[in-house]
Amino acid sequence: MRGVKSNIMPVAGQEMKKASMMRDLFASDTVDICPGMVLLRQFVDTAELQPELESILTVSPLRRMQTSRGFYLSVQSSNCGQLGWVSDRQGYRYSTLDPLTGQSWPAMPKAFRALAQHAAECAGFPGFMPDGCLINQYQPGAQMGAHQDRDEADADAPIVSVSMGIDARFFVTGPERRGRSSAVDLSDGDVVVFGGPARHHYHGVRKLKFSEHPRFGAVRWNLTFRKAG
Ligand code: MD6
Ligand code: FE
Repeated sequence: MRGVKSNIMPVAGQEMKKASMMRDLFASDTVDICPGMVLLRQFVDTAELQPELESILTVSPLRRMQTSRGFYLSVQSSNCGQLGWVSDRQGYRYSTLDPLTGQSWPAMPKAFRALAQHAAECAGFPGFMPDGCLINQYQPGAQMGAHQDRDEADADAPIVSVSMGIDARFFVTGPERRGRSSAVDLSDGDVVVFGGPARHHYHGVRKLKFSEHPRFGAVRWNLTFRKAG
């Protein structure tokens, strides 16, 4: 009913409008991308996460990580929680210390953990206990090549991914890096839960197009909650 200006509406229309408002308020739309991969559209109000994110980054600032081959990722990254994902010339790993500060990563805010647990549960993965959250910032032009997330000790635990700011096209190819992919556009407040048979699927993010978000500006943020240890 969005865009309908007239307030004269047949009774059935009124009921439909009410039903869709209820859905907006009490449950997000759920989309099965493939078995084990669930998209919870408009699951979270990111305004509630934004101040927490800012305070994390004052302790462990964004930085561009290097791959073992010496290339720089096009996203800028940080972490919160017990274990942070790091990449450098030695390769990928999880670390309890932020290599930039030599200190522990900032604690995972309660609101972050609660959100990740709630999303996992809604997607059919109860009892999720994340111990790390990778924070990636995409500016227009940044992308994430097809990859698997397989550095985590417990492959039975899902990964919960939260999108904030401008839209991005997320793609999944499946167990092989190449071949046909399915794609979905992720918007501010969308959450993807990735587990079970999809846990090791290859996936990535297409080059980010310029757009602007009213609170985040021309930037996309992605938080991925993991049980790393
Ligand atoms: C992103 N996401 O959305 C990249 N990984 O920016 C991921 O790489 C990802 O969304 C594991 C599980 C869910 C994800
Ligand atoms: Fe990933």
